[in-house]
Amino acid sequence: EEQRLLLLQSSSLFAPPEGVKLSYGTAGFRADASILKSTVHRVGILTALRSLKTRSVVGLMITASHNKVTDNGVKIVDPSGGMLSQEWEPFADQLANAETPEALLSLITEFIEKEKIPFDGVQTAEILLGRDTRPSGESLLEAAKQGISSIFGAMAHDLGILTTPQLHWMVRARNKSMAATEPAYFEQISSSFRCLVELIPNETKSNKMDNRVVVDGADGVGGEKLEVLKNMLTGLVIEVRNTGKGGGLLNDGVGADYVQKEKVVPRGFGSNDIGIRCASLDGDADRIVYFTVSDNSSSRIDLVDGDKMLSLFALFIKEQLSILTKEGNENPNNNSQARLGVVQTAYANGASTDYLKQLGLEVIFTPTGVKHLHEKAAQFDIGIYFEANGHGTILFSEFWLSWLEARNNEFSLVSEGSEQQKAALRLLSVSKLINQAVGDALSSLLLVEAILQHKGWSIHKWNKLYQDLPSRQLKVKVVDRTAVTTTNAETIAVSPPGIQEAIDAETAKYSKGRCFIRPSGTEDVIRVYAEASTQESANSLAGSVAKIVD
Ligand code: NG1
Ligand code: ZN
Repeated sequence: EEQRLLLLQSSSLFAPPEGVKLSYGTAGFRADASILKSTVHRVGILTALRSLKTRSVVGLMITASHNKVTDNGVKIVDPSGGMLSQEWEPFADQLANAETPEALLSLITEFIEKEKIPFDGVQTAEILLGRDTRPSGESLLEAAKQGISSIFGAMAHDLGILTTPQLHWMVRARNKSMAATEPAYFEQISSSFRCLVELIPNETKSNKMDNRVVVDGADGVGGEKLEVLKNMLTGLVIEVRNTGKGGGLLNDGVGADYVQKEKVVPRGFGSNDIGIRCASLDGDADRIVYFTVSDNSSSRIDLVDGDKMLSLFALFIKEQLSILTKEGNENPNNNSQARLGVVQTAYANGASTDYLKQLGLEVIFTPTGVKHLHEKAAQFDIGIYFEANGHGTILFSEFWLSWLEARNNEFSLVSEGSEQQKAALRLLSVSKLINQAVGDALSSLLLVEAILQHKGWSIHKWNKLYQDLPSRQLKVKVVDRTAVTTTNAETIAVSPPGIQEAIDAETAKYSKGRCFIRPSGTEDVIRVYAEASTQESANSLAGSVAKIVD
């Protein structure tokens, strides 16, 4: 009864905005920050319930990633460090849209019973809280705390300003009883980077490679954190621009989303940077793309996207695996081939898929949204996933990692310093460097840098792994985007009837044509993606399919 009163009292302070319906989309709730207080308060309550239910530490992150600075958002981090279980998403929607404190209370009561959430006053809940640099973050975080403290036995730890992947990493670490602080995070990724650099083969060490990279911090949290991390590294010079300290506005003409979609340089980059390796983070530092300033126009870029990062990582890991399992070595038990797989979405450039298949890799497709990719990647011994926009990571199974640890220990006894041991150590370092909870721009950055140094490659050499097929993305505003439904990892439209046939007929007119449509999960639009052998034909195919949709 006391619990009910507390919830009613707390909720009456956070009335929901009128006439707005919010939904827990691909990346939690997102909206203009001014209407989000009640939603965040309620997500605070839900996060406490999630912690009680899982009897583990969970997280709550306040961010709107690459969206404009006046937007904000909130999402829940599950005990594994991954996204909130999809089973709970509909309930999050109901909570956010309950009109009165009484309606809210009865929803919560029902849900507690249905989910058998231990509500005995004995079980406690613990929630780690983080936010990005948005000015609205502070008061929204306060609303989250009040939501959490309206559940008896729930405790919030405010970790202040963090990148999204840092919070995911810390939640995962806490539940594995590892140190879950920011210094521990920096220490782990900087020391595993150092290991990879120490293991660079002598042949490439002598290559005079450019060890400088210039990073656009999107005027957000990533730039700020990278300023700290860069001082913990040797053998790599990182220059950070758009750190947010110079008065620039978050995501405004800067950031990975802008760079990838517009294919132009971010603010603060130009003709002085021609030939230099550049990268761009998004507003909460879970995405990264590389680029170089194009030499015929100082505002255009050559983009090195998520697909190419995936390809570089896949190539490196495959090479290390083949050293590790080379035949004719002294150990007859060494026949354990790791299952290496890659996961992409339909937006992956077709040339990247061809390249990966030609490497002999298993390539799987899922619908858009990292929760789908992550789930599939987790089914391999080593699963690599990336969206073309630069969000992704490499997952190592616990089972395979312990096998690898054991191999490494054997090597230490019988063949210390052998090529095989080096390969084992490199793979172990990669598993520590790259965020196991979620895509992380900072760890992806360091892994790219380590691999380029390992191979003695410039960004141009990397970019030539394959040549992107010309592509074009369009969005079409429609009255009802739910009219379009898809199947086969979004590559085939099943409704409205007849539309797929029309798309097929159009696509057949182009050499290397590929085209699909899908409803966006974050905007009120239908997205059209087209690829073809020339830019003109990709544009024309996208244009005619957009007309079909309209
Ligand atoms: P939607 O709006 O569903 O296409 C976009 C991105 C996704 C993902 C989500 C979450 C594209 C084509 N889509 O989803 O990859 O990043 O936002 O932020 O880039
Ligand atoms: Zn992001």
